[in-house]
Amino acid sequence: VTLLVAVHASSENWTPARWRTRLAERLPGRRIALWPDDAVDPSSVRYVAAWKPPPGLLATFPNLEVVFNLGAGVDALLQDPRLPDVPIVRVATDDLTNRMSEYVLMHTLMIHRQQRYLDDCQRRGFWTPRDQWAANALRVGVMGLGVIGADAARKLALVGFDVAGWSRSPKSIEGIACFAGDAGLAPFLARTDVLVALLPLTPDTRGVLDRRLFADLARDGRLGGPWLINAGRGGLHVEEDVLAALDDGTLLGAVLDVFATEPLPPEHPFWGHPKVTVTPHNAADSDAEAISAYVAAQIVRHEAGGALANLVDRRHGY
Ligand code: NDP
Ligand code: OXD
Repeated sequence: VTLLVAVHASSENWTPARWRTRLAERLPGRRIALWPDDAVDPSSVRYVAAWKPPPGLLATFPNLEVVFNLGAGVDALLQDPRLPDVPIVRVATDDLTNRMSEYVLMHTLMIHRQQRYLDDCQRRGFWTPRDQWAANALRVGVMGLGVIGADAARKLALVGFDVAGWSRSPKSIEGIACFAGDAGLAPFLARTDVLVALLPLTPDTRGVLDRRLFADLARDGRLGGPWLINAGRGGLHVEEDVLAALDDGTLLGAVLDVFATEPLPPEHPFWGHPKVTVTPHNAADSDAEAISAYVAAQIVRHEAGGALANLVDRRHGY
């Protein structure tokens, strides 16, 4: 076996058998096995392509060379206490990035153009337009200026929004006001009307979206208060703090794609909350075709002596 695929079917497109077919087409002549269905000699496994494999599984392959995490976020994978010390490649494809930016653009525009108010007016039969400002009057702050955050920030700026971004290390992106590290957080928040979280979940970022942070967001903007969009990971926001901030007006609204527990439990207050938009972790539906091509290309390059791309830095947890 060269490549072992360890995924569970979350849709027809993500069935293990479909993954095998797609990867086999792109890696002719190699054996591709499915975990747990196929009988496999553990010492024959050189690569594993996995999404949320059971803890301990990867440690059972003594000749493992590379793990391909079939998503951008590696928080689930890094929780494996027996994760072998081999390179981990995560997904960073234009396909995934473009889809994420679509989500950010759509929800920022919905907020900016007061679409929820207009929908409500339609339901009531009211022809009552409100004052509408131009995009450059809205300050959007993107937390995380990585592959996805930088793309979203650029596209938001292209629409005309006044965009800033915040990252761990300093960045310079044309047209974006860049802030970094602890010292950069307060000035970044103070000029943010719509906060877009596109951070990875790490020990440093867990719970970063809390009551204190919400209180530091701008309150002098056109919306009359700040909004939160979280498409990073659920563990970034403290649920009780989001609810309390919505209830006392510290936040005007929240758009949440990711949650501490997924699927979001049926009794969760976010579901019916009038100021919350819930989406089912589908900001970017990962395209299995694009990811297969990406994994196959990396294997071919690696075997030709080339460098693996988009490696995870375990010290930083992303
Ligand atoms: P990257 O690793 O490319 O970027 C991460 C960014 O976050 C970097 O700019 C990094 O800073 C910054 N960052 C990390 N830790 C900190 C910190 N402690 N303080 C400040 N900034 C920090 O990741 P991607 O852009 O590819 O993806 C981001 C996340 O989006 C994923 O980890 C995943 O959780 C989520 N995601 C969600 C999806 C969905 O459907 N909802 C789909 C795909 C991804 P620096 O640049 O200095 O390293
Ligand atoms: C990812 C995701 O990390 O889909 O790719 O959340």
